[in-house]
Amino acid sequence: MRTLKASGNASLSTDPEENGHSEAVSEFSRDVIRGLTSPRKTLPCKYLYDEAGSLIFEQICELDDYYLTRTESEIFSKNLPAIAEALGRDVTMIEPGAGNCEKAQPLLAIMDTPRCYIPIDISPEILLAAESRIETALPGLQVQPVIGDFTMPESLGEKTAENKEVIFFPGSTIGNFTWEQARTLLQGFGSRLSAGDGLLLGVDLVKDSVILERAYHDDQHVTEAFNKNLLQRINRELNGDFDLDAFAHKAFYHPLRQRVEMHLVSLKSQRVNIDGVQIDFEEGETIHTENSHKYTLETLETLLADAGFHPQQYWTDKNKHYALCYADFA
Ligand code: AVJ
Repeated sequence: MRTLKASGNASLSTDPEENGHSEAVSEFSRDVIRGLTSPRKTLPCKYLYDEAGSLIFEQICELDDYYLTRTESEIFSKNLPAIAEALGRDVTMIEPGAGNCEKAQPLLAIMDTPRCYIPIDISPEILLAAESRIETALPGLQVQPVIGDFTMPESLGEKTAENKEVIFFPGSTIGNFTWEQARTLLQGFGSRLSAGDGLLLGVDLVKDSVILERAYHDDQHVTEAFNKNLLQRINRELNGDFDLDAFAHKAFYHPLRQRVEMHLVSLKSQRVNIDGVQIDFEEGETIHTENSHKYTLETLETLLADAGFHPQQYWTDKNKHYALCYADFA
């Protein structure tokens, strides 16, 4: 069995059963109980992305109503040479939450002699598969996968060489974070960087609320399945007894907070048991399961500046629905 570089000092086994499986379960359990016993019930959105959830998310990306993925990949394919040019030569690219590394590969292929690619993800299986795929497709490129949670600054590691580094953070993942959380995350990214390094960021832009709400409330009910999978996961992993039919999917745009909020609404007054803990719901009470923040070029620039980044270039689609931004670290 191979071991991979892990964030922190321990090296992680590639066998998930050896990776502190029970630790992960108890962290999940603790977060769930904490979220559901707080006055406004909430669950951390990162738990939406288990194996089942990640598969449903891939289906979301195929929906006509969900314009984000399609629009971002359109922007990429139209501007690949210009983006590669902005990144520069002899660059180390670091990708937090890289998953299957599908977005980085075409970029790495066209960049001027990229030196190293460091994908970071919590899933060793997906990372390892991507590593061998990229090494085959791009011989000569060093790939150094890191298994870790990219919200922990130590997962990014320390800069060890003098060459330019660029953090690659596409997919509107930043949207899952509140303003404060996003600033902290970007500052964490910055702690690895030095002056002249950069950030390539994908963000979803503020737009007509009808378009936004349709993207998160599709008429094929895929997003509903994605949201409810979280309850199923609790039932499965934490011995819960959520009745999935007694909750409804709700997604709405909050114009002041400039975000789409996803909730699960209790359709009746009910009691749920999780791991022996009783949770009471009133009719109409909701569990807040995800935020998806939308930016304008102005709010994005302010956020970036707060974390030490300065936008150099934007690429967007004809409807201005989505933007890729290249920012310098100073
Ligand atoms: C993966 C965070 C970009 O916020 O649009 C999609 C997640 N949630 N539909 C997003 C999501 C519901 C998605 N991100």
